[in-house]
Amino acid sequence: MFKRGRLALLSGAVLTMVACADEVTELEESGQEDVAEDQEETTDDESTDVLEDGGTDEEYTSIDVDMVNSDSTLVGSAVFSESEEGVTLTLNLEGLPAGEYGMHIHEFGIATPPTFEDAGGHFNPTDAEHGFDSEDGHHLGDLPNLVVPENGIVNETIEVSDVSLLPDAEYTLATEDGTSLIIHTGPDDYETQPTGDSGERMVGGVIFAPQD
Ligand SMILES: [Cu+2]
Repeated sequence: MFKRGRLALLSGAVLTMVACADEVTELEESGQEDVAEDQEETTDDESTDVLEDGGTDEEYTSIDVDMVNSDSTLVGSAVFSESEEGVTLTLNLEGLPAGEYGMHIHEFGIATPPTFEDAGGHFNPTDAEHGFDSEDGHHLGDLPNLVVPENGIVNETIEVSDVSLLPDAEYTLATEDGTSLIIHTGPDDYETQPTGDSGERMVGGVIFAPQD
């Protein structure tokens, strides 16, 4: 469906953004170091090399998002990766209170602690209702609740349906306004409009910054 040369260009554009992002923070949890190494490899190489021998040869691009809490403390990373199979989100977080929390992609590429209110509402390019249990749902930014165990450590990968990291895709997250990832203080009930009644905003990070 996509031509390889075009992908290389797109990938290069996104990788430039990755290179400009804050440095990858090394957490001690397994998996995190691998992510850091991958990032260094891909940002140092030419974009065509990423496609040809980036290790995950079908991976088009990935974005490493620093996640901070309301005290502005880094609590880990959220890595969005796109391949032929779609977009995945790998969360490596620590120091969160145990519980179940609503998590969404929000419509603006700003996420300022402590309230993260500037992230706006949910990413909703199809003008749907909120929630996986809604008849006319759901927002493309709706994600499954995040479950944090007693030790406060999260290492998990989830699929993110229908969206794309590629700038020209129909439901790209690289919109003019940008996009962000927000974790709330309570669980999303998957039906209350327009937010799932998931409370305040506890953790956030910018996926794509707004375009100039
Ligand atoms: Cu939200």
